[in-house]
Amino acid sequence: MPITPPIAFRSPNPSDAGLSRNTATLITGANGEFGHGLIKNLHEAGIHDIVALDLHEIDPTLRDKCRATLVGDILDQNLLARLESQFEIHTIYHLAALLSTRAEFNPELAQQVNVSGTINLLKLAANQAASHGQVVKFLFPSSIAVYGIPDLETKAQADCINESQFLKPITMYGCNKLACENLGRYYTHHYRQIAKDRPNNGGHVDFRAIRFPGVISAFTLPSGGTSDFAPEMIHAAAQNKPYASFVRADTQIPFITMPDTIAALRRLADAEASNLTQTVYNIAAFAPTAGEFAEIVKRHFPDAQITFATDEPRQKMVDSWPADVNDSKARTDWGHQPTHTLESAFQDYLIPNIKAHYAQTPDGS
Ligand code: AKB
Repeated sequence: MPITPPIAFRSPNPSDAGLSRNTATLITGANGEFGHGLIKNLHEAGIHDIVALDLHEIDPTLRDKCRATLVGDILDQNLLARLESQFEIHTIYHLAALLSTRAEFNPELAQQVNVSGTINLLKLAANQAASHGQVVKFLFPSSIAVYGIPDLETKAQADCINESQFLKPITMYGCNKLACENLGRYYTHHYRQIAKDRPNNGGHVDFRAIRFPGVISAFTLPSGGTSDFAPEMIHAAAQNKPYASFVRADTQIPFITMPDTIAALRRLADAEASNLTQTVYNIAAFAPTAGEFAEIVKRHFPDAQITFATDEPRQKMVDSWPADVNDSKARTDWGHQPTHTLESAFQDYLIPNIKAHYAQTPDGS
């Protein structure tokens, strides 16, 4: 049995005044790409009861923004029991996951981490809701990988798809995310529906999910995904490294910038439950082909050496994902409004920040 590591509490500081010791906004996968952006955003918004959990040491730049940090595994029941006894959790951002390409190398491990791990967190949320009698909001990053479009002709005809179409994923990761969406709906609306001792103190899980498209950050590179070709392309160009795209130039899927990703998570978290007509939402911002993306990269990095060397298995995975998604529900129900279009994503966010980032850290660390 793994030794459950200690919970590292940040030494009390003035901003903690009035915070009862154990309220918490729990973030799993906190050291990942989303975690970095989310912790900074929550801290700037005055949320100081962040408990950050990750398999790896939490980045020093994030630690002082967290009430507590914890290195551990979401499959470790002792750890979850410690969290349950130590904190009064009212919001969970469950970001920990094995992404699509990595999951294909070990599908059973992906099932464990992505689904059993999520059930562990949903159970923690349900227990917390039962104990403190309030709602526990559960924010879950799902993915366009839940979709499985059978062929390129259908993909071209379908174009912008809504949340109820083509739910036949061809990847373990996609199967995992779809299963978690259904589990989240179950824990929110039907949990232990026949049990006589169901708590009726108003405490319940409030599961809310976003099917994220590919995400592009100016500061971090994704690891283990299959939409990674676009962020990898621009980060390679910024470091003057040649890049061979593992998908064809005509490959099309939707993307969004990291700031708009974090803004969407926060907006959905803050939305009135009464305004939400579903538990799972598409969001998008722009959907260029890989070739169009490369053209814009070359416009900003004229010496960029971008080639296309298709990796057939990964290409097949991306071809099964939609060219674009209909996110009208997210816009009407909770005001999803990305700030970046394809052009402004480069002009206002990616290029200025990526150039500054590699000027400071030429080796990209
Ligand atoms: C992946 O490529 O696995 C992720 C995703 C699209 O969910 N970035």
